Parts: sequence; C-alpha cells; structure tokens
Amino acid sequence: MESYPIRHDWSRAEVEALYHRPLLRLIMEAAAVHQQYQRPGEIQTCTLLSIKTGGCPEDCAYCAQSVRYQTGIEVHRLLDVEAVVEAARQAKAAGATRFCMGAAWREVRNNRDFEKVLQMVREVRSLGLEVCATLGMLTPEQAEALKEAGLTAYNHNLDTSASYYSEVITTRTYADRLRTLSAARAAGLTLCTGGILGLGESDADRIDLLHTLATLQPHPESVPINALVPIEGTPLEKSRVPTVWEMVRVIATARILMPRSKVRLAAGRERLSAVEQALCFVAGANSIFLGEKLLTTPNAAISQDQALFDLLGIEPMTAFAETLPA
Ligand code: SAM
Ligand code: DTB
Ligand code: SF4
Repeated sequence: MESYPIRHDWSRAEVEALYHRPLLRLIMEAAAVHQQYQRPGEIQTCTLLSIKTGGCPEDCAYCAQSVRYQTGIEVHRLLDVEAVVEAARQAKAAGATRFCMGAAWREVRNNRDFEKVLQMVREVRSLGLEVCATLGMLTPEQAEALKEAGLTAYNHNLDTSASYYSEVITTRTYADRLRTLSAARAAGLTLCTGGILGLGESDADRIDLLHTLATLQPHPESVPINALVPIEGTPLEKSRVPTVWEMVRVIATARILMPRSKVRLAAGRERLSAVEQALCFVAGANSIFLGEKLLTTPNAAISQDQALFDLLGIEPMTAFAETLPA
C-alpha cells in the first residue's frame, strides 16, 4: 500500500493543488490515508453542552450568542456542577465518549465561575469520559489549571483564513486565537480546532485555513468542520450554506493533510441525508456530535444516528483511542 507520511511542512501551493484535485480522486486518496492511519468503521461520538449561554461580548457574525444580535435564544448563567455532571452521565448512557462544555465567554476570568468549571472537568472526567471545553481565550496558567483538573482537549476554532477573519469577527484577532492554542498546547492539552464553511469565504480562504492547521506542529488532534447554521438576527442569517460537495472537499483535504487527526463532521450535519453523511465518512470524517442539541441549535436525532450506525455497521470509537499527539 502506498504510504503517506505525516508532514508539517506543507506549502500553500501543495495544499491548493490537493484541494483543487478532481473530487473523486481526492476522495479516493483521502480514503487511502484513512485506511493507513485511522480505524476504518469507527466514529468518535461527542456530546455538546452549553454550560453558559448567550450574552457574549464578541461579535462573531455567525453566532447566536453574541449580545450584539437579537437572536431570541434563551440566555443562562453558568450551570451548576451537578446539572452538568448529570448531563454528562446521560450523554455517556446514550453512547458518547467525549463530553464538550461550551461557554459564551470572550475569555476565562480567574473567578468562582472558573473554579466551578474546573470542578465540572474533574467530575466529568471521573465518569471515564474524555472532556473538552471551549471557553474563549485562555492564559497559560488557566490552561495548566484545566489540564490539572483532567481536561482532555481544548476547542478553539480558527474558523477561516487569517485574511478573512476580520470580515467575520472584529473584537479579537487571528493572533489572539493562535496564542490561546499555543497556551493550551504548552499545558499538555490536546487541541480541537477547525473551521466553519459558509461565512462568505472563498476557496483561497479555505485553503489558507487548511494550510494553517496542517502546519501546526503537532497537528491538532481534532479538526471540526462546521457548516454554517444560519441564525436569524445575525449578519450571516441569509448566507448560502455550503453544499455537501464543498464539505466533502474540505474534509478529504483535511484527512490527507492531517492523517492522524480526527476530522469531525460538526455543525450542519442535520441537513445531510444518510447517503451524504456516508460520503463524508468515506472522505475521512470520523467524529460527530451526538445528541439532540449542539449549543443553541438542533442536531441530528439520536434515534436517526443509531439507525445510521446500524445501517453502515459503524462502531463507536472507545474513549481515549489514539488521543496522543502525532
Ligand atoms: N466562545 C467560545 C469561542 O468562540 O471559542 C466557545 C463557543 S463558540 C460557539 C464555538 C464554535 O462554534 C465557534 O468557534 C464556531 O466555529 C462554532 N459555531 C458557532 N456558531 C455557529 C453556527 N451558527 N454555525 C456553525 N458553527 C458555529
Ligand atoms: C465546534 O467546532 N462546533 C461546535 C463546538 N465546536 C463547540 C459548536 C457548533 C455550534 C453550532 C451553533 C449553535 O448550536 O449555536
Ligand atoms: Fe462569543 Fe464564541 Fe459566539 Fe463568538 S462564537 S460570539 S466568542 S460564544
């Protein structure tokens, strides 16, 4: 079998050439890389919980939770530890192996809320689940405290290219984003970072994003590919959502560039048919969000996902399978 080495020195031109390959060839090559590095037929199942919803001071143009847009979501303060642990127990019972906690914060503050989050991490971890958090910007010390509490992964998406970033978010920079990723990495956390398709970005922006991710060393262990879920009241409410072909092209390119990473078919999966999701899995996606809700929007129904797993003969990946840095 042809061998695909792990590389961190991809040039922009190489990424561009891969991305623009004829789609069927791209998918077939991605599938070959998948066979070499991943556990074919296994899919990671992650459940999301919004532990603090809405009221975020950032202006991310896609987001239901920014204070700047009237989106009609139900806002709530940080949940109690017990409520979060109960949700994690239910997620585990439903078959999830990773529990991801999201807070609509610009950054973590060193206050009682952070202490509560650390306690959530400890208790969810003790259930035998992988624990991920997405809390906005972190200092190196906060990243260490999270690691010490037992956090597995930190999610912090780059979302798009460096050059398109300011079209989508003006309240922080790409450099801020990269700084938090470095702090999380330095503390020994694994990284979950990816993008959103459907922000009005060009192919060149998608290629730039993939190039940035693929030249991180080590690669992010987890790369979520979100398709925009248009939210009424946000500047992107009327955006054209990506087609499945665009999603497959990005997933397949990510799979070839980052052979050991889990590539997550994340937000927007609910719009895809079983056949379309199967195509994404063939092209290298091997992680999904499981559960009725993402953060503020609906996800595919658990019963439908169970039926899809049965139909395709998919086994859920066990917790902590190959989470070591590449
Ligand atoms: N506030 C933290 C942050 O921005 O890092 C964590 C929560 S934030 C909601 C997590 C990620 O969800 C964003 O980076 C973005 O990629 C994704 N996301 C948010 N709203 C979305 C939407 N409407 N459609 C698709 N993805 C979305
Ligand atoms: C990620 O990449 N996508 C998730 C998770 N990481 C935090 C969030 C998707 C949010 C979709 C819109 C919503 O439910 O508000
Ligand atoms: Fe806030 Fe995160 Fe939403 Fe941006 S994506 S507005 S930082 S919750």
